[in-house]
Amino acid sequence: MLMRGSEVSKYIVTAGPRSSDIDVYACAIAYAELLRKEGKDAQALIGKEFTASITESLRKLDVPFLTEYIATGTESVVLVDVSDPKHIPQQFFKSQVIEVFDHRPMFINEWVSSPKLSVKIEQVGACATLIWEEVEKRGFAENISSESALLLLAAIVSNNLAMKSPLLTQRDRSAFETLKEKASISTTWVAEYFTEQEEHLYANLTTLVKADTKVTDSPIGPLVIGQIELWNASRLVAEMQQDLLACMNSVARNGRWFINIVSISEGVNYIFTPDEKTKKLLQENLSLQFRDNVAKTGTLLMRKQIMNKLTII
Ligand SMILES: [Mn+2]
Repeated sequence: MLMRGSEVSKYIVTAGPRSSDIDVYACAIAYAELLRKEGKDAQALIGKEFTASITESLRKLDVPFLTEYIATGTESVVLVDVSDPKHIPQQFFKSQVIEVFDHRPMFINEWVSSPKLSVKIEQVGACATLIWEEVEKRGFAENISSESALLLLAAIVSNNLAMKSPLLTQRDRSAFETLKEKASISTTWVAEYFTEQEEHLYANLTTLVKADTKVTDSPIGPLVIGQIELWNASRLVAEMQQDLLACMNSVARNGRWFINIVSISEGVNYIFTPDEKTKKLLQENLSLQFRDNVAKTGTLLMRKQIMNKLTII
């Protein structure tokens, strides 16, 4: 009788139990599909909570994944869109990880490539770009499902703000161009994808703004920074300042806060704050001008970039 050898172990592709954005969702599902195409027994394991970037339309795609899994101890684990060992699901050991894909370098020193461990931590806009490059390199670009292609495309579009992000790389651009053909999207798809998220955001504004704030040290003390990404932010800026005010004042009790409102289709940001000291700090460091409580930037700026400019004193 033949024993089942360790080479037939199951592959689990995961970013851990944290809430899943479209990058996590796409990478786990598409990479598990690639492994299955290569003859392996592989499944995506995805955190139960989804962010707005996985829109209702994308949720309707018929793609296989698990949200719970009882481990046997013999699995091989692939991490996607994450490299912090703390995010390894608790039912697995770090020694079970055989591959790591991430696009942020913070935890690169936790992983050393070896014959048993393949590490691809490279700074591109979306981890989905790394996964798509892998599909191409391993010869499955023609066989991958249109569902996986569409999810990877959505992740690249989302992370790179409709390919207008200042952090966009040529590799993201090239994956986007190829996937556009594979997923055969219409010319209005990108706008529709963001508009669908925008409607969800307007309906849940307070909760979503509060859920996405960061605190940074600044020359005027701790500063709370919110961020909202919209296809077109003009309605928010025109009509919803009172909602934003109430919501941010409840998060930043000292009144030191601003919201970075990204208006993707316009290619600009609106920065909103009622606090005079915060306005002055932003005007001096970002060379922009406030009119009442709103300043408009000349190009798209991400919160991370603004934070870098404010903390250099
Ligand atoms: Mn990501």
